[in-house]
Order: sequence, then structure tokens, then C-alpha cells
Amino acid sequence: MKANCVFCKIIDRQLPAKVEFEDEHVIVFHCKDPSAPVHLLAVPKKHIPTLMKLEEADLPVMSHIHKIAQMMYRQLKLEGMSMNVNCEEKGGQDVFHVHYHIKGWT
Ligand code: DGP
Repeated sequence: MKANCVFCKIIDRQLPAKVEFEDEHVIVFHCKDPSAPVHLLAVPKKHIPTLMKLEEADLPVMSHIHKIAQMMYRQLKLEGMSMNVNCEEKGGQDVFHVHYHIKGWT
């Protein structure tokens, strides 16, 4: 938990979010500014600031998110999906807690 991190606050239930999935390592909730019919954010619970700060030990949680995306695809009856990670301000990153955007179309 990092003070002043909006995603840490969502994980800690200090801020509300529409949570779609959660386990020990990952939370998935709906983006507040959706840019697709379904726009989820898949966030490791460990505070990792950017993709560039990922360490070898963090890779399993990032690959786990791909399996969660498959689950979301099925549960939400999606017919198309994209996943991306923005990295650093010039790469479009606003929230410095690493996360996948999972966008879905039905
Ligand atoms: P990025 O630009 O890649 O760092 O994406 C940040 C995303 O986080 C952006 O799509 C908006 C979303 N977001 C920011 N603050 C909140 C929040 O408080 N709640 C929710 N649900 N989404 C948020």
C-alpha cells in the first residue's frame, strides 16, 4: 500500500470502484472513464509503479492477469478484446501503479 496511490486506495477500499474480480494478487475493476463498451483495469495488488519497475518475481502476476482476462471475456460474454499497458507519462500513463487496460466489445 502506497499513500496517495489511487489504485492502492481502491484495493484497500478507501475509494469505491465497481469490482469485477479479485483474488489474493489482483483486483479488476471498471475504469471510471471508459473508452470501450467494457473497460476494465487489472491491477496487481503489489504497488509496482510502472512496467519498467517490474522485477522477475513480478512476472507471474502479470501473466496471471492474462488468464483473468480470459475469464472476464467469458463471463462478460465479450466477442473481442484488447489489452495494453501504458508506461510513463509519454506513453500515456496517468496512474503510477502498473495496470492493464482490458477493453471489450460485445
Ligand atoms: P493510465 O492512463 O494508463 O495510467 O490509466 C489510468 C486509468 O485509470 C484511466 O483509464 C482512468 C482510470 N482511473 C483513474 N482514477 C480512477 C479511479 O479513481 N477509479 C477508477 N475506477 N478508475 C480510475
